[in-house]
Amino acid sequence: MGFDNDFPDSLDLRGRVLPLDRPLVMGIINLTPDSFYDGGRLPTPEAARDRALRLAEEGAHLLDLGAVSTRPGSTPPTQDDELRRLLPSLAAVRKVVNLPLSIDTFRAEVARAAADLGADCLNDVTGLRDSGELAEIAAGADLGLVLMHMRGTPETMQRDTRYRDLVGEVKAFLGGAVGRARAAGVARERILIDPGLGFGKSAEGNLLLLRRLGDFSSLGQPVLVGASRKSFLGVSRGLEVGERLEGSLAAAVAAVLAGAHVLRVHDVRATLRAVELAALIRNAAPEASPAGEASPAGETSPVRS
Ligand code: HH2
Repeated sequence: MGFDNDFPDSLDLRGRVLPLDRPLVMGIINLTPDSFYDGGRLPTPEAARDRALRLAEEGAHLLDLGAVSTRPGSTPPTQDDELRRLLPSLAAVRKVVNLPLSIDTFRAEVARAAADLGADCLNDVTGLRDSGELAEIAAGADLGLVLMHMRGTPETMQRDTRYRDLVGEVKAFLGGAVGRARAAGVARERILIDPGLGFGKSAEGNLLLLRRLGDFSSLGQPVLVGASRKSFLGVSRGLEVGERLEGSLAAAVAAVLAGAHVLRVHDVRATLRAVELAALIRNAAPEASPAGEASPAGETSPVRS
């Protein structure tokens, strides 16, 4: 470390360590009846447990459980409803998988209860905007903390998606959020930043953020990106959510090439295969020429198979 754009070598989520030398895939487990893609498909703890086992078997590096839909236009459930949906499923998942478990919540009470049941990370889609309590909880229990940018609330966020300088505004917000998390005592190895694709941005804005992910590297924290199945992926062809796998993979590859560290996705196996190759492309180095043989400057030998 030492330079501004040096990242920690690994994430440490309550002692569960994930090296950052390759792209990490976070599998989504939605416990909501109204999620935009898989809503209503996971009504029971047994179903959540089975999905967790499947995502782990597909190679997920960590899992994200959420009991609040942030679909544009949605209103949040009551805290009691959120707790009722989340806790039995979290307990069931914690029993069978040893992967780091992240909890998609912005409520301190929910975060505390989840930590008591063995959660390792908090995924705050409000990026500590309304309260610093989640950072205090994360600091107190060595939890990871995802800080995401959102304009307004899920109910209002798509009403006005114009910005004077989208990338600059998102970056300034995330820089401030990282500062608040650090001031609360959250270690750098536990903080991720996320530009919040789909949260108060136009389709073009989401595409621009994906292309400009490298701009966030000077904040020095690993970048998480959640593009999976979102509507902006369907813009060029009017594709419905079930038809957005290829777009999701293209976005994941673009994100990795632009510097993303963690991909939050519904389709773990396919994403893992795509981003592993993206990372190989990103890290490809010119082959050294055999000793004694002169090779024209800049030319590499073709790979044969
Ligand atoms: N996207 C969603 C929810 N949580 N968290 C982070 N950090 N980044 C994201 O991009 C993100 C997120 C929305 O997707 P999903 O959970 O599939 O849907 P819903 O909110 O409708 O349950």
